[in-house]
Amino acid sequence: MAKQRRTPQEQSADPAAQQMLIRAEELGIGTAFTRADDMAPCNIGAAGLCCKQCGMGPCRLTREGDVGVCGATIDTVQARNLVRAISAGSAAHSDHGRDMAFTLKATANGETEGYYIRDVAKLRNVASYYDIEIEGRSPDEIANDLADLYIAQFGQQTGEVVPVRRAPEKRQKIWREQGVIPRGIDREVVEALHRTHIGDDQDYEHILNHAIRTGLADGWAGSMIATDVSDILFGTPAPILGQANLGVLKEDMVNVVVHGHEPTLSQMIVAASQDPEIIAYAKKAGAKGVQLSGICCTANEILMRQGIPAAGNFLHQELSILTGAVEAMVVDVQCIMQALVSLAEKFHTKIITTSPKVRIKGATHIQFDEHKALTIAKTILKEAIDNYKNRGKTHIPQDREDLIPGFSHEYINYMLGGSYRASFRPLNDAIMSGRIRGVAAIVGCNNPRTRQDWIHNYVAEELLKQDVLIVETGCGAIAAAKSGLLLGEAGLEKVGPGLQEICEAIGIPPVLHMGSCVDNTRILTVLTQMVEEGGLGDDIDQIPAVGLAPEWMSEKALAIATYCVASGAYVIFGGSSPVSGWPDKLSNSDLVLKHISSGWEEIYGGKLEFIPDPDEMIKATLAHIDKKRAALGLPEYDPDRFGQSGDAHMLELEALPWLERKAAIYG
Ligand code: NFS
Repeated sequence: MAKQRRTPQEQSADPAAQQMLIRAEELGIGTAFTRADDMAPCNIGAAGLCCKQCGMGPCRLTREGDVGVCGATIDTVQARNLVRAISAGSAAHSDHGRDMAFTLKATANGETEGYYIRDVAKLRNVASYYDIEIEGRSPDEIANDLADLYIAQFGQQTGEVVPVRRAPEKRQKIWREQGVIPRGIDREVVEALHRTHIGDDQDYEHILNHAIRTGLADGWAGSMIATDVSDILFGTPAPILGQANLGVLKEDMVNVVVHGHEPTLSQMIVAASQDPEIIAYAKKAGAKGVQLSGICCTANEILMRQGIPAAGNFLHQELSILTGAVEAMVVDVQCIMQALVSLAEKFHTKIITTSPKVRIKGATHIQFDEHKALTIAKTILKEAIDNYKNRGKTHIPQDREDLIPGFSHEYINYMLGGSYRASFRPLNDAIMSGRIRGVAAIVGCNNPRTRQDWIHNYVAEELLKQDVLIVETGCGAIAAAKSGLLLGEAGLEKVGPGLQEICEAIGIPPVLHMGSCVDNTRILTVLTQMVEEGGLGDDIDQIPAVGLAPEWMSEKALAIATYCVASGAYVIFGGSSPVSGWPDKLSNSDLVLKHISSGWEEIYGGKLEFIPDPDEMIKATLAHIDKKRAALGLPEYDPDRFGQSGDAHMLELEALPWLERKAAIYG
């Protein structure tokens, strides 16, 4: 029987989303929100208790002592399901990295159209990690060698993938001892599939060890390559003004929404949308020009670098079409709902697929090819402009928030110390003194089974009050952006006094947008640099930091969680656990759950836990941060110790009559 549907206010905390959900209801159109309400998840599958790895099943293990037809136990089945999910996530991120590496190669060889090496300093810096000859060589020569090295990481059969060298020494040693350093990216993903085929690896701890190796192939290889190359080709992000939410769509312009993940196409569409030829073409069609905006991580890529507005996060993909104002939604890979096509048919929106890997029945396909990138981008835009005349009545919510994205690890380093003494010292000092209690990374998806954005932002706001500095990526960052948390000093009054002083002194928002989901590797780099700076231990697991994905849904999120745990982080996921088992009924159904928590903690110092209640999530975060502070011998966090300096205090003083002010300052 269908469950009762939630109201739009219960489905999303975002006012723009609520308006669109009301509109969908009026038009009798379903969305992911209503489909989630109508379809209860399968509780056997949700707990990881269904094995469909062979034709003797699917086997559902729901009673004490149940085993599959082959004899596989609950822990084996759960571990297999988990490692398969992690390897799919790792494959998605890494395949993105592979495409970036090939684009770098083609650009270095002068074979692409519209691309060039924009960030030579980053190219030289990355190349130097791997002892690639730099001096006296042209950027193209260096890029050629780097591209070859990076491409080789995918098919490498033995040895170690090279980016792991960038991890703290001690961490590398742990990985070596455990035998989990990826040999090659593709090899680990293939081996995960092999090991989980019927009749292979049937020791859950052994399977989960490979989950770590497959996760590391994502974070310390595939994703890291994706971020490096994106910065080299399109520029390392630095703060820039942007906007977020459906209100960025324009009534009098051709709205083109880019949705997906790889920046190769979206960057070229950005360039094409500013081309005089395209602007003239749009004007001829009766529009003022082309308004570009993004959804999901493609949004983050162009928001971080060019300040192109974000129309929204994952659950906004359908909602943007419901405005009736989108001429074309251009998609590449990942997180693209099939429902878009049937929804778009009810409006005039064209769904344009572009990746050779992704087609959707009923969508228009214009295949992207970096050798003719600019030409293809212009063709796509013309297709959208031609569609402008078909636009009907529009309902564009007026909600939009300003934000400052662009906090790459390079920029964080620079902003803390300035160009001549760039350093993480001030951040480490602030943590050591207790002005900053600790750091939380709030990342990951939207999930229509929760109230969109609500847990993300509730957790962020509560942690800010506790002087926890927050970094965000992915759809979590867009959730924060839409609620105004990423704007300069706005909202600083809601931040704890110590953190407020730091934000004012450095001039940063208390929530730093660090990019897309592959850019979680920037967080790995920040953590490593904090270790190298000194004062916070000699490995990542000693830093008072926690990673959270309050509204996760994708397999990529599980891969990220795994490499963060392997790197030493405590990772908390909201929502449901894919390996929860049925604890009341089955005595041995929590072996996997325990292993990824306390088991992994013993080995790697990091652990993965699923905590659906946001208040419990916050409690666990603070307890972990305080535990790590105590282990480092840092002063206990004291909320009343700071706040006597900074802008707020100066303003108070300024308001006083001159004599009183003098007395307050000099006593
Ligand atoms: Ni990340 Fe980016 Fe969003 Fe989740 Fe999907 S867009 S790669 S997977 S839904 S955060």
